[in-house]
Amino acid sequence: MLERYPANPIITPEMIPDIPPQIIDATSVFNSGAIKIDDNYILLLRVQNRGRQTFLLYADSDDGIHFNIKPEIIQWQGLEKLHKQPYHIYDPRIHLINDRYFIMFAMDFDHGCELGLGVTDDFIEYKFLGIVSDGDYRNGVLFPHKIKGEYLRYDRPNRNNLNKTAATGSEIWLSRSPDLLHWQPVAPVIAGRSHYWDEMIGAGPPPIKTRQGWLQIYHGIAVHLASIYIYQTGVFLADLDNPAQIISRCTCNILEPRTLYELTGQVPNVCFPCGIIVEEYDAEGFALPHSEVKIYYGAADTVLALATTTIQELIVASKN
Ligand code: BMA
Repeated sequence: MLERYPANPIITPEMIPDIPPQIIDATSVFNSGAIKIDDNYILLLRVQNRGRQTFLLYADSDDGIHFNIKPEIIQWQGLEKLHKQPYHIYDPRIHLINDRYFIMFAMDFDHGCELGLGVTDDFIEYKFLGIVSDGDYRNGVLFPHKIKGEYLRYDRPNRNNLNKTAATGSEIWLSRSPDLLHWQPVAPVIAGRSHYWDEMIGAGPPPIKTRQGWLQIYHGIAVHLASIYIYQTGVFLADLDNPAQIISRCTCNILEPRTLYELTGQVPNVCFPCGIIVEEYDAEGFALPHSEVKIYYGAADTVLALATTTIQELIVASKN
């Protein structure tokens, strides 16, 4: 369903510049947020060093394939005011809302994982706005505008602890907020399907508005194979006025680990999309059916890969 870029992976650890003392000979670069501003493709790269410490780096490109990586670690202004310091800030999703770029990410603390929100106007200065989940959550993605007077997001409560380490979850929820900072759960949207490819689930990149509904890429994890978890990618379509209402959901995944760079690495068998770029929208902000779609995904928690498709193909896939 998704077509891998033939020269994948597009970003490998060897391409990450040394930024001493934190980054020297990076170990991995993977789950990265994406956005296109005019003709500039922007990624926020999730990078790990040999201490398994996490850093976010800015990269940009004029073709969405060949990226220049800025040799600077992103610093979150205001993070120092938090009464507890996170171990990791990771899996960023980038959103344009009210002419500002909001970045939602996971934050690991002693007690678990929470969602954090940051904002930037220029991708030079980044402000930390706060923790925006109440309890253990990951995979938060924002809708690009208010719906019926409220900001909305999909998120994933982490209620399942499979291996007694990081908790995961089997439900994507819709939550609402008056101000992007204070959130309340509205309703469960989709649940994991035990015994099949998407037993545990979480939203991938931010939702895309189409005339047919909100298109949402998500990841599904097959956990029943006992020896390994397989992270795959799927898609569903939700109602434009009420994104808790599902219109269609794929039966089969649209991307699964098959290539060497997806099958082997620090976490084998992982395709994990966090970034999506739609090339063409109509004048009212709906993605055009024939538009190319670029999906950036972490492969085996080691490299960053690109897959392409179109809006129409994703809609069809959501119905199959
Ligand atoms: C998930 C998240 C992702 C990661 C994946 C595979 O729970 O932590 O960041 O890519 O596991 O390790």
